[in-house]
Amino acid sequence: MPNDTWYILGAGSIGCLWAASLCHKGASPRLILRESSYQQFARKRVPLKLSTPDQTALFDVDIVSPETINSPINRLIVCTKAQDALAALNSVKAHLADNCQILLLYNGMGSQQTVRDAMPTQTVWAGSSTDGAYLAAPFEVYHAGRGNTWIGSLRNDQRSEPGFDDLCSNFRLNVSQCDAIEQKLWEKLAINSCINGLTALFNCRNGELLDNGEKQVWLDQLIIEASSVLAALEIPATSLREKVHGVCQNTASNLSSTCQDARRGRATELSFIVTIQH
Ligand code: KPL
Repeated sequence: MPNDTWYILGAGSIGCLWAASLCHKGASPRLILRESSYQQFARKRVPLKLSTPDQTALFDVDIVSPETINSPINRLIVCTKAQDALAALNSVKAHLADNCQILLLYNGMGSQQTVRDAMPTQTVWAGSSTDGAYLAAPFEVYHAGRGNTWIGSLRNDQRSEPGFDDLCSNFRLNVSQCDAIEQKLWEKLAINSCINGLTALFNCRNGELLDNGEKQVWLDQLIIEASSVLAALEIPATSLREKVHGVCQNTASNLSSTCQDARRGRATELSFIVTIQH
């Protein structure tokens, strides 16, 4: 590939987690910020801190804005919120190569399909991830719980393309290719609909939902409701309870993205999680 630089749209917890993980692999990703945020930085190379319960690593990463991108984008990871994805993509559309590989890595259902339809010449992939991460400060990401990320094509005719093979090995995140990504997106939607709103409501970490008390009663009730929605939609999903409890355990010390947004008084992704947007 002539210019295989990874661009990442969105410098929230998942954008920073992926940028740091790509740096860890030896790549030099560029983080795309909104013009107003970008202007706040005098230096266009910023320190990016990645912490886990065991260690901390520091990388330097280039920041750019839609106005300062000076080469065609061949590989782009979109880590905005669901409701912001299309506008963010449109802000960089002029720089997207026709065969650009776009990976959509955010929660919810509906926005991915809207983006796919709006980008007919690019190759659009969706990702579904159970990694838990939060921002301790701008560009300081805490990887609180290791999960799995599945990446799959959103177009039937795209399956033979190479996609993201180089992220499936020798990478600090667990990434696999998936032939049935819509199924994974539904499963993740069900998981988020049980965990995210509740953690915001109780202002608690994911693991605190398993308290054998009031929170867990709510959680288990939501799991029953989400299971019946999946069944009514004929989405094959087994043992949702095990999966939701598993995510709460693996990401116990994480603040869900919705809880982080609620704490900062920002718009949450809930309308893309609890209702399906067409
Ligand atoms: O997707 C998440 C989120 O916070 O949005 C989980 C997997 C629940 C991790 O917190």
